[in-house]
Amino acid sequence: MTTTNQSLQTWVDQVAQLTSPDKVVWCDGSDQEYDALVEQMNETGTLSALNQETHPNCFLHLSDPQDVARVEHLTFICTTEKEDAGKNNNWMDISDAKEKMQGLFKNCMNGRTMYVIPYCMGPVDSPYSRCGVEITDSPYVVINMKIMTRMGASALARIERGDPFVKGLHSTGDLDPERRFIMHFPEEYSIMSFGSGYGGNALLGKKCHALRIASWQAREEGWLAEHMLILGLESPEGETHYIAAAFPSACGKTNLAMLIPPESYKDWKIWTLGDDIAWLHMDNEGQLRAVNPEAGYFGVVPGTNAKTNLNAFDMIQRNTIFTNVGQTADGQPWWEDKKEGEPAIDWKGRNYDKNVGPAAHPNSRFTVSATENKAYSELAEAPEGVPISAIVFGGRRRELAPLVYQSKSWQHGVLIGAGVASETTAAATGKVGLVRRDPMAMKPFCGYNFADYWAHWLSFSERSSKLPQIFHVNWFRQDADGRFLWPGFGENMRVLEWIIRRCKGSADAVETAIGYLPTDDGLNLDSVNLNEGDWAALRHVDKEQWLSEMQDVGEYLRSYGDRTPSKLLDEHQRVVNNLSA
Ligand code: GTP
Ligand code: SPV
Ligand code: MN
Repeated sequence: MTTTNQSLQTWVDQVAQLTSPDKVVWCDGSDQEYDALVEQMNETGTLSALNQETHPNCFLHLSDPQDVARVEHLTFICTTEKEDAGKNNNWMDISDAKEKMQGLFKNCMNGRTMYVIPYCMGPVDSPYSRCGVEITDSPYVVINMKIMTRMGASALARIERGDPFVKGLHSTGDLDPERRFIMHFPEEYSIMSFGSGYGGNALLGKKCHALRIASWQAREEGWLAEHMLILGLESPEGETHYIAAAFPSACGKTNLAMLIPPESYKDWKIWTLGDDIAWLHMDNEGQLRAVNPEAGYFGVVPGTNAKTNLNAFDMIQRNTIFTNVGQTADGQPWWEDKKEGEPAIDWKGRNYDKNVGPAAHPNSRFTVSATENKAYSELAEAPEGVPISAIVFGGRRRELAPLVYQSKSWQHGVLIGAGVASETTAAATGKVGLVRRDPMAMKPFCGYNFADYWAHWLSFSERSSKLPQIFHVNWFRQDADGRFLWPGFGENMRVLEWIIRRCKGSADAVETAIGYLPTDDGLNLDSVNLNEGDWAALRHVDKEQWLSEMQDVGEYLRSYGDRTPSKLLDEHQRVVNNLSA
């Protein structure tokens, strides 16, 4: 298969000339193609079959031990003006970056096959969807892209009808961390990634396209590309409300998106629309609508069990690619907190020894089609997306942030989003557990200056009076011994229900300087295991601590200089004044 799209053909020819692969394969996205690649990778050892009786069509990939997570320090936004990338991004001059990458890509596919992957982010028939083409020398990337996107013939057909597409060039190179760069050129909608085969570094449709390039494009076109899950909450009366929630990497999006309500909510139902990325558009009525650009989940494995996330646990028993988990003696996948089986082999393929390290890497992942999830909503395929009632920000904060609070206005909600901070996790290389500012959970993913991004968020209130309500949640409060105060997971249903009742105006709240909190009896806490002291702590707003937090937020906002919207600084001052009053 080649293409009638001249600019695509020209680019593919140029790349082939630069990288000199042994052959060029255009991917059609068929099951046969997937199966043949899996078989080939099993032969070369890139994949190994897991126990096919217990886990049919499940395979394991062990990545290079130096290539196990996103690399933020090697990720760049390359723009004409450095200020457009902002201090939230690493920046490199466009021609310097291209020269560097041309050098790395030169002849790098020698002896390898070059795969051309046309893909569509979002339902193929949606006006909100955007196409891309990834060129890669990694068959692992091909099979993951097949699960994660609408890949192959249907996407190519859309491109051939004239749809613009993002150009993504990827090679695993020699996996040398010294020769690894993830470069973005948002002004020309292109990406160049070299030297990593892992997740967000290599599956270019995901963070590189659907967040970094798309956030840039979204500002130009008046929409939002966000690091958000999308879920539907159906009441016993059959009324469904949709919520979009942004939490930083490995802070609970997949888990919340697949939540199974506890016993006291047994007539309620949560539907999953997406677990990582949402594209939000305003329709002609001023309603914000969300589509999930992805078609699968690239989810954190450790901690997934029948109690924490039964939907995910069930869906990864078949048709799943596992990356960097351990194995039992009979070839079943194993990870920390699986709560069944015993590890025999670790993620480096060695005999498991608990004194050496965990069986599964903390950032080990499953790749699985969204349709394997029992809670998958059919509306995830709807070209017009779903109407969003509430936007929720959250972070991993062992102190300070209450379980849930609601903003007083859109502007206040944008301040709350901009002020999000969270402990770092294993999803990116570097130290884990450090609290850092992660506005809207987009610190690693916003493809332009955060100050301009906040201004873009603020601008939505000029376009509609029907915007979603904005909330902040924190599932991760701990006591001095490191015990979580809130049981989390399925019990988060109680918070979601309060959020929806607030949107409908049917729940009381306590007004504080930081926003509206639930009253003492505001949440349904039927048969939840929570002592009174913990409940009080989860709703406590400590003025001194919050003043110091707000001082930090203020310094952070001002560190973006002249571009920081004055509206945001005014809002910040208003909260500080209220706290001091
Ligand atoms: P990315 O895919 O990296 O963007 O992450 P994510 O936000 O989808 O995170 P995920 O849902 O995979 O959760 C990551 C970790 O948080 C897992 O180890 C979970 O067990 C843990 N976690 C999720 N929800 C809760 C919760 O409500 N309470 C507690 N204590 N832990 C949670
Ligand atoms: C994240 O790190 O937020 C992820 C995993 O969802 S990755 O695809 O590697 O970005
Ligand atoms: Mn993510």
